[in-house]
Amino acid sequence: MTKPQFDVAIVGAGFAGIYLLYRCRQLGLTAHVWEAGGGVGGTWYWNRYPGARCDIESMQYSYQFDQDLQQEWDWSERYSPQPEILRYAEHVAERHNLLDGITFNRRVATACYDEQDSTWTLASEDGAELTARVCVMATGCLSKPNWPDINGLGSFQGEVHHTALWPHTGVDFTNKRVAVIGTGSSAIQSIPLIAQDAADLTVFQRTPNYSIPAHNAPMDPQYAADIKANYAEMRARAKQSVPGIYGRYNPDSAMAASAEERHAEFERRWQEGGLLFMGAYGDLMFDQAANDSLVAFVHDKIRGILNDPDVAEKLCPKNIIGGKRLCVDTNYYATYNRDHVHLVDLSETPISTVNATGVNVGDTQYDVDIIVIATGFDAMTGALTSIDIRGRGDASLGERWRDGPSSYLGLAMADFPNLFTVTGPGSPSVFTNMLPTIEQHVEWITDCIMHMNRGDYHAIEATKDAEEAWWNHVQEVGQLGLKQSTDSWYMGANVAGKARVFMPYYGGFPAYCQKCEEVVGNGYEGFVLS
Ligand code: N01
Repeated sequence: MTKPQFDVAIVGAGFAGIYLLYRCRQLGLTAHVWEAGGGVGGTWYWNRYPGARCDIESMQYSYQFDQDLQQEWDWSERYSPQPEILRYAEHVAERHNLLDGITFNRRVATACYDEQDSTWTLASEDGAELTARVCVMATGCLSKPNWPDINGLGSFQGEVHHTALWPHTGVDFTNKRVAVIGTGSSAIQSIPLIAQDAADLTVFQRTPNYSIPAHNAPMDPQYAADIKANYAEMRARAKQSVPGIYGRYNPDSAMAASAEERHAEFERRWQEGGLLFMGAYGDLMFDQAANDSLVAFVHDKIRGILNDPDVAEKLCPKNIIGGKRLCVDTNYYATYNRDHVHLVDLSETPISTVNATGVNVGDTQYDVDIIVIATGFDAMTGALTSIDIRGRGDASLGERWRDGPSSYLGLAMADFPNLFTVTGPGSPSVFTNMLPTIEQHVEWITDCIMHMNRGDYHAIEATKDAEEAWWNHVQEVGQLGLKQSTDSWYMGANVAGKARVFMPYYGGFPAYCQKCEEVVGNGYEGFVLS
């Protein structure tokens, strides 16, 4: 039997990979990380577009495993900008001496399980190999950029930049004519800042999105101090909320309130800003009339901001609010009041081609110097299926997931022993604050590895039955309420040819954590240890 080089091979040095490495070492496990990027930080390493920042408040979007760090680290703004989050990730890696356990600029091409030895062998694109008993994919939910299939994009003579692959040197928009394709969070954050510098900005919108003001501001020192004084309690309360985010959630029914009360509550939330806007009532995602009332409120807000009623109508989303992830912005809608900012509605006529000088829609040519591609990600599965992952009997994960993914708890798959995914499909992941979710997964996975070691088990594998039962549950819960009525990346609808399957677990963070604990309590129920 060949001895593996490490107990654990980790793919990805984002927040999940960093914490995995830390925790493995704390537990006396040997581990090594391969990371495609040139540094730690994952999504915050790659997404450097102007205005990139977190839509979860800084005091919550941070690790909680290191109490000293939690007390010492000072966030400068209510919502952290990308450079600050990246600095934080780098600081954690340095603080815990993790950098020597990470190989950067190494992209994993294949991961193969050897049944004889119960080991995984990773091979990189540059021909290196790494063997370990256990392999953990810490590859992120939104990490494989989605490129639009637009005729002629390669023939454009100017600069083309995807928001998720932004140049480290930045992009100079001064005096440039710019096209932005897409109007999701990445576009909504970057458009106001691009507009500040560009001579002319044209936004190509296929579907409008709902965006709520961030009301970002310098961190209130008193607020930060209050949270730090009660961090444990705040974190504990966050864990009890469905999205794992501490905040004020009103459980009441929207339509039980009078129209005036509803309006006042929506207005209060609009003034507070941020994602907790959806916490105004308990049934906004379950009752059509409740959702309609919130839609009407936001449409009025958009119409109130825009000077041009035609542009306002184009910016008013027609689908329910909350079907897609809400966007959180600074001056997004108001940016369209600027004379040099134009909106092109693609809902009826898509982009026909990109040619050497610009973007062509129908009979109109828009000549530009720079094209910003803000078309998002092959979410939840893309980073995993772009690695050739082979399990028992040469089972291919890519093949297995061709008609949509399936997983036990978003953590493990039948026929792929000793392989774990952090925040994989079937876990609450993108419906929650990712940091606590990542910590919960990392702790579950590393505890499981320690359980294997204590019992001298070579392999652990999810059973087909357990995976199927969980996945059916994920699908059932995904059909509850109004969420599934909107095409979104949650169900693969944004990627041409991708199977439409509801991927994240919609049952909430507390219910999910309870299930994970029960599985352990029942002796790793749904897994076979051998
Ligand atoms: O991507 P998106 P994103 N022609 O998929 C359009 C997280 N995030 O990068 O809706 C023209 O939301 C597409 O149109 P349609 C956050 O979870 C977080 O902005 O498919 N347009 C859509 O408008 C977020 O939800 C932060 O019709 C095309 C846009 O491109 C997730 O990442 C910040 C097109 C893609 O929007 C993804 O956000 C940023 C085409 N051929 C992102 N193809 C934080 O604040 C696609 N589109 C933490």
